[in-house]
This record gives sequence, C-alpha cells and structure tokens, in this order.
Amino acid sequence: MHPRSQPRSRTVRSLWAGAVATVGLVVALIPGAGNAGAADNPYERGPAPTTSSIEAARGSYAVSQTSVSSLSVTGFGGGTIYYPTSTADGTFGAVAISPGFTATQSSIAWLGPRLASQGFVIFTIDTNTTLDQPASRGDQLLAALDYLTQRSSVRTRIDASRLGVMGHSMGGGGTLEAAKDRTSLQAAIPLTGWNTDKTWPEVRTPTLIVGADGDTIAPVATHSEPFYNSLPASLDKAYLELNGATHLTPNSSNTTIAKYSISWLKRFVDNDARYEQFLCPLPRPSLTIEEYRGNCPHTS
Ligand code: 9J3
Ligand code: ZN
Ligand code: ZN
Repeated sequence: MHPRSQPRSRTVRSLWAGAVATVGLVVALIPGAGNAGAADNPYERGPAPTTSSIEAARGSYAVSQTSVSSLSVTGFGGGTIYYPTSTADGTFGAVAISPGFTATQSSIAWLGPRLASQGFVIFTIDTNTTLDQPASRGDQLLAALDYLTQRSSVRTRIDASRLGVMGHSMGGGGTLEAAKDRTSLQAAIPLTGWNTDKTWPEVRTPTLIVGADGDTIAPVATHSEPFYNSLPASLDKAYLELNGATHLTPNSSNTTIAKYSISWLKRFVDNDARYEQFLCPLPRPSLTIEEYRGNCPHTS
C-alpha cells in the first residue's frame, strides 16, 4: 500500500477541495509562485524535465568535485564527491556509489558528473579492499553516506534525510545490503548486481534493478530477476533489463542507465513527480531495453 493514497472521508475531502481551490487562487495571484511547483515540493531542483534533458550528457547544474583520501576516513576507502557548484538552490539529495569486485571508483566515475549535474551530491567510493564482498560493500556505502552528511566539506549542501545508494556488480549486491540495513534510504539502484543472497523481502526502499541481457558473470536469471521478484510487491520497484549489454556495460557512459537512474532518483530522493512521466506507464522494449517490469502506478 501507498500510505499517502489512502482515501479521506467525504467531509474532509470537500473541505480539502475548498482549501486547495483557495490556495490555487492565491497562488495564481502571486507572481512566480507557480514556478516549477516548488511551493508543493520543497525538494524539486532544476527545470522541468524532457526526454532530451534526462538523456543529455550533462544536466543544468555546473559540477565541482573534491577528492576524499582513504587516509582521512574510516569504514570505506575514500572516493570522489561530485556536487552542484552553486548553493543558490539550497540543499540536494545525495547518493553513494560502489564499484564491483576488483574494481575502483574509476569504473563508475562517469556516473559522478552525469548525475550530479542533474542536482544531486554524488559520492563514488573506493572500497577498503577491491576484494570486499557485497555485505561489506553495503556497510561501506552507509559509512560513506555518514561521512558525506556529517564530516565532509560539502555536508552543508546536503539534505541528510534524502539519501540513496547505487553500485555495480558486488557493489550492486552491496546496494541491496545497504537498503536492507537502513530502511530510511530513499532510493536504491543495483547495476548488474551480484550477490549470493537472492531474496530481498526486507527492503523498504524504492528500488530500480538494472540487469543486462548478455551478462554471463551475474546472469539476470540468477541475480537481477530473483532480486526484483523477491522485493515486496507493495514496494515501488522496477526491473530494467538492458538489451545488447554485458556485465561491464555499467562501467562506461550509458544513456539508458543514466535516464532511468536520474528519473528514479528524482522521483524517490526528491519526491519529484515531474519525473513520473519517464517511469509510468512502463517503458516499452526498444533497441536498448530488452525488458522493463514495474508496479506502476506510483502515487505522489
Ligand atoms: O563485482 C563483480 O563483478 C561480481 C562478479 C564476480 O566477479 O564474482 C566472482 C566471485
Ligand atoms: Zn535474503
Ligand atoms: Zn528477462
């Protein structure tokens, strides 16, 4: 169930309708009050999206970056923080991203500026060792978020109540582990995720599972598909299977991964209903989409 979609009593509903009409009239009389609907959603950032804006190599925000040494942190291996340069739009949601087995942050670096330029603080991390397993990667993603919101040089730019996790392969397996461990997370996106645990009924975080049709390292039949199927039916969840793709597709710039990751993060980290149009109705199979499953409609 979606708690915010519960029906109200007739009396409350008509009172509410009157209040909405009054507010609507007042808003119509205030110049600029209707701009971007920010009055309705304080977390909305950036202009109204279009298919081109979510497919673009960069969003509307100029991005700065700062390196975090492994020597200055505990619980993970350091990384790079990508963030909107301007502070004029207030705070942003934040997302930590883990690489996969034997890999470093360079393998997921393209996601840093790509996602940050849409209005997020993005932390691509290194793990303590490149051989760390998914459960450890999950704990490291959470340690990275704690560092980011509590101690990092950009902590004042972040809304600590709006956080997400992503990761590639064992980092994707770690993404599910992090969501299971911390149900307050607002969004999770495993990219060709790998984990020996195939069942995730404990997850309460809206989750977009991304698999690749040609993945022979984390085949969708034994990883992404059971992950998706085992998430609660009541959860906002989706399964995107990339067409003509492999286990390593998430390691370089990919417009399909970007556009649905941006839409998922905007919709669930920012509560931004303007991105609903890219998620529901469900995207159809195409040259880049082998299959897409989900439980639309979401409610705002
Ligand atoms: O992070 C990954 O690429 C996981 C796939 C893998 O290499 O598993 C072998 C143990
Ligand atoms: Zn399980
Ligand atoms: Zn399939």
